[in-house]
Amino acid sequence: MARLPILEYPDPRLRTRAEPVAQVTDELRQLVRDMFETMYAAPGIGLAATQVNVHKRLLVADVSEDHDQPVCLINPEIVEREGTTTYEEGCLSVPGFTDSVERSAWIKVESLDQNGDPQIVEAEGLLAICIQHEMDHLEGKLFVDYLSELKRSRLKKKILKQRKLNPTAPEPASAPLS
Ligand code: GNR
Ligand code: NI
Repeated sequence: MARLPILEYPDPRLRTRAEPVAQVTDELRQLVRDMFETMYAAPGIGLAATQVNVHKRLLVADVSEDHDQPVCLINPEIVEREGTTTYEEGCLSVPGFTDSVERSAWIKVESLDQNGDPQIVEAEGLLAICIQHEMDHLEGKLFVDYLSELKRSRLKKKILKQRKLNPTAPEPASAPLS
């Protein structure tokens, strides 16, 4: 088991569109276990492979208090959605920042499970929000992309200021604040 490093905004690798998983191998199952460990340790309610610099279409989530409702979706596709809901979202890749985002209130998702078998998940509430947030990561999209220009420019300023105050933090190789 291993905890994996999580990429942080504005790292350009978070903008990568993930590729479909061709085959659910033992190696992929190990990645899934490491992603659960990383998510629970963070702590977070979801984690997309993109965030640990693996650009494959898989995500893990667990919105339960007792960490006893793990969900793993491989090659997820939303096939039905209904209603809208707004929630104050955060992201492990944008630490220290939250804002409200509108999502579908109910979704039906087709995917593969950890055994490579097809599964259909219907979700509402926080799980529905979390799955949509994670699926955005697989498209290279972050919740801050839904913010107004004004809010995002304030966020950029805040991050630049943090970097100045903490010069030991690693500088992203090439990270234009988008
Ligand atoms: O831990 C997380 N909490 C959260 C809260 C509201 C909406 C979405 C999330 S997902 C986030 C973990 C994360 O960044 N997953 O990509
Ligand atoms: Ni996130």
